[in-house]
Amino acid sequence: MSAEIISGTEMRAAILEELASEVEAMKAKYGKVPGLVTILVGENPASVSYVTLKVKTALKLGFHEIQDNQPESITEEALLDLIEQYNQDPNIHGILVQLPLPKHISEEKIIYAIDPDKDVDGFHPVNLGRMVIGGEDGGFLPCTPAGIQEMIVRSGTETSGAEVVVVGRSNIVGKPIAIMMGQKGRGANSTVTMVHTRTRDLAEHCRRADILIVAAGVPGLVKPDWIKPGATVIDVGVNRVGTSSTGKAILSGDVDFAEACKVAGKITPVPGGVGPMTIALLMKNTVRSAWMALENKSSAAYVCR
Ligand code: L34
Repeated sequence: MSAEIISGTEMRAAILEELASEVEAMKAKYGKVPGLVTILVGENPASVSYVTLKVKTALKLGFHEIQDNQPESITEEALLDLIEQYNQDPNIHGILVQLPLPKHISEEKIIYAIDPDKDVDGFHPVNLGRMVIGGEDGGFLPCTPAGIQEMIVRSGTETSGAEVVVVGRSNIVGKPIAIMMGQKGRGANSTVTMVHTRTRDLAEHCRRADILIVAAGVPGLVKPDWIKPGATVIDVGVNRVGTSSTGKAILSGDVDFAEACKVAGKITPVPGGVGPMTIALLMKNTVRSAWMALENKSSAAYVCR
């Protein structure tokens, strides 16, 4: 048996096409386009690569895009001031501060400072809270979990009643995707287990999964005999495991891909899997934020203040 490959690159193309026509509609109706600022502090090579891809995608969609690169030495106060400036800017609908931040800056403080109505990353507690409560008019969903859920749905995997095992408990992937898959609604209604470094028998839990979502950041953690035959495997790991002769980073997931393909029913590759979907869903959140601003829809966050 050889698993069907779930291509994030192909799914991204479909989503971006849908968004491009929304941007056209927005221009026609309001003479405006979505505005996104990406703030990158320092020069972490992975962050530089991801932010560059975000900027390129935003420009391709015709967004008003500001790439705001700041030196590693920027103070927390200066970064907070910068965020406040974008909070006030009516042409900016999405503010993204790429993580991780240097140690002298509190990520929590920075995330809390972003206007929840512009928090297209979905990291602000107001948006995370809305996500937990669920329902149709929730806040912004975090991009990687939203991308994962979209991939599962578009791959035709049944989620209702499915056993989902999430490996990892980070704030940006593990915790939110575990909650989202257990919600009522499309692409959810699953029975979820979240496992982590203190779990007693990781492999045993994984073997029960109809849908295995791995976001541990450990290259090759999941072995083929951890996978239930026919399961859908979502590999969120983007590990830099070396450098090619041309100087490009060699990327590898958390799953032993070649071997897993022999057991899984469907599987996402790295690269070309969850990464491109993260960026597509960021664009989708930004378009949604722009519509809300232009149509004066009081967002969930607004009601809370
Ligand atoms: N604020 N910080 C904030 N928002 C985010 O949503 C992120 N994340 C994570 C790290 N920090 C963040 C991302 O953007 C991870 N992440 C991300 C985004 C895109 C890709 C991977 C991770 C991606 O496109 N990966 C490509 C390969 C890119 C390359 O060659 O380096 C892939 O095909 O997997």
